[in-house]
Amino acid sequence: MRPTSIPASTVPSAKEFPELTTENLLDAYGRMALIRVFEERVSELYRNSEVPGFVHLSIGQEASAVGACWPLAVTDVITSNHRGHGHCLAKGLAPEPMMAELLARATGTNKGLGGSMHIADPDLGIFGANGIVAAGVPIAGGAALAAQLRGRRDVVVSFFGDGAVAQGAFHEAANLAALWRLPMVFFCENNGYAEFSPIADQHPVPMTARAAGYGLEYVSVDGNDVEAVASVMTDVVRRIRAGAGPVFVEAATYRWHGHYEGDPEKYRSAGELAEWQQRDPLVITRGQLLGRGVGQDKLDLVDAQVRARIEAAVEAARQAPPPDLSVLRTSVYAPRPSIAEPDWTPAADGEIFRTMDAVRLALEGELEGNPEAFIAGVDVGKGGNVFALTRGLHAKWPDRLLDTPISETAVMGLAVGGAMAGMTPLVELMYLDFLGVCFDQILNQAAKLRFMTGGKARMGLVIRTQFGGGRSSGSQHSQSLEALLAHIPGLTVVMPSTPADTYGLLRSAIRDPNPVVFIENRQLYGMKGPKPPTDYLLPLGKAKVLREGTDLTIVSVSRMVHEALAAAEALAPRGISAEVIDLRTVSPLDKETILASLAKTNRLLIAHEGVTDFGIGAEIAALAVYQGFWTLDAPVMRVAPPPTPSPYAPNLEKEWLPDRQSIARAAQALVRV
Ligand SMILES: Cc1ncc(C[n+]2csc(CCOP(=O)(O)OP(=O)(O)O)c2C)c(N)n1
Ligand SMILES: [Mg+2]
Repeated sequence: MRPTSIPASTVPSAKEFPELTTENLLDAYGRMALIRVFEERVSELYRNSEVPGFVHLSIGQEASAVGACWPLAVTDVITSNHRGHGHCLAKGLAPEPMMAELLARATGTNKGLGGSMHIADPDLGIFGANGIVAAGVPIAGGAALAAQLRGRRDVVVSFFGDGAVAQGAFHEAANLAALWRLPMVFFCENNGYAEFSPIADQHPVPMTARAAGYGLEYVSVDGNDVEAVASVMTDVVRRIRAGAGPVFVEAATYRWHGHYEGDPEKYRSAGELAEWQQRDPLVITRGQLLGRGVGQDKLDLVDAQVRARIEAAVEAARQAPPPDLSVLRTSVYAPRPSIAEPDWTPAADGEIFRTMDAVRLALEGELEGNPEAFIAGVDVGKGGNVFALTRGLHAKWPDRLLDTPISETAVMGLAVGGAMAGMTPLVELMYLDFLGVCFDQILNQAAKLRFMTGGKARMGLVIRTQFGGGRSSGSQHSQSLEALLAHIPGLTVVMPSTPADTYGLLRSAIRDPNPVVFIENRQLYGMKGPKPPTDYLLPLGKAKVLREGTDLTIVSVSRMVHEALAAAEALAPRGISAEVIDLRTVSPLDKETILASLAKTNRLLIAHEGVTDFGIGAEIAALAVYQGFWTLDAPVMRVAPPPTPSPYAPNLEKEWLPDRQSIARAAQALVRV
């Protein structure tokens, strides 16, 4: 039985594509047997509580995994989903480290930090199984863009299920790939179900219509026949390497086990399963091999060797130690290059530039020095930029300034996949508020992939964005969401306040091997200040004391720093000496500078533009109370907007935003405590 979405008449027979040699087919059989035995063993180990967590098995789908990876070289890339064991084994991952990973051992592929749903080995072109449905598809787009920009003939195959086709991430990635003719295969394993829901309840049109909607070539194939899948993919991959655009391949198949191990499987009948088991991919291939004259004994020998290998893998994994606690510390962030605070004092008659110039010059400098860097986003290229920040760059590097459709998830996927491929993606999110439409790629992918892969995934990328209240931009174009981002382990969050800092921090962010969200304030774009030397770099994670004082410390960031400085000036004639700290980087937080200042002034005020509740002030207050308790002479105070969305009416917004007056009032109250 085939799911109704694939009309049998459109499924080409294997004969229409190049045939595999008998030796190749035997090899393919061995790979399928490896997947089958591996997963049967995992099923037992799961029941035995030796494998923790969730396990989704692909038993019954081995032919599609092996056939799809058949024409791929190690330099080609795959992305996978929650049902990824077969894809990883088919792409060349050895079963031994993978078994150790499932048993949560230090010797696992990902040091026991990933587990069944997150196996990845970028060096083998395995850019990750993924626990988020369809998340691998935009990442595949990034890997494919890397191949395209480098002028290589590598191909990326993105595995996903029928259910994933209903995800926005899929649509954005399909549209972008077709538009840019990215060298990738959208490989849909249609097993008839998305979790417990049959395909008929998921999609109003067949996959052919989906593919056609994006201008993707569509090919369907019998996903249980490895010879057919390998033949189709050999042809498709050959054509993509020669410059053809992306192709959507739909492989009809079926999973024998439940959606996950332990699934009560209330949604399907035993008869349906039995019918599909008649078309066991391994039995089909055995039949083909016997038909080609391969002896039964040879096939039995392959089975026996596979069994012995998997058994040995299980035993080795059992003997291996669990991960050492130190991996928690070492896996989140890649070590940063050490950058010392530069010794630069602007000359009185030195050159002046604006923050917007600083952004452009930093980008230009890094693009100049790093041919692997590219910029992508909505209106960053030839049409001009909303804030004119990339002006002139497209003329210089037309191939590396990429105007994208309004598809922020696909854009973030370019960053994640491109970074994993070793490039330096610099993507622009026009407004910080638009985080909402692409958060998964930042929260679950960019921030976590280094960790979940046990440090294997490179994730050096920059997401530049801007925010800023005070211009009646309303609740969806003003938000200061830094606390949301700083809350996510793995991200670095930078918020400069001056043109020179913008320049130095942005250049450092681009060289940093971690995902950095670089948040500019649009009210500061026109701000003028001294222009630093071209090679000016600032350390990430280091705050700066901008004004020395003795009575209280005001910690602030971004535009509010200038309000804090103005407040400090106003307080001086009233006999109050305020020290002002510019965080510059929100995460990692420079605790030392804050605590050292607090030890001197004994009073702490925090001013920021994000709403008060659960904002960065809360974190800094907790730091002061926990690590600076004995130096505090008064309660910690915060000046920040009340917890409402930012209002539109100018009078309301003025009242809502902190300013120099409200900061000065709070400071005055604090020193009186
Ligand atoms: C964004 C997201 N939504 C829901 C889930 C829960 N979930 C995991 S797998 C799955 C079904 C996916 O179906 P399909 O893409 O067809 O893959 P299959 O399981 O059939 O291989 C669901 C709903 C998830 N992991 N991620
Ligand atoms: Mg499915």
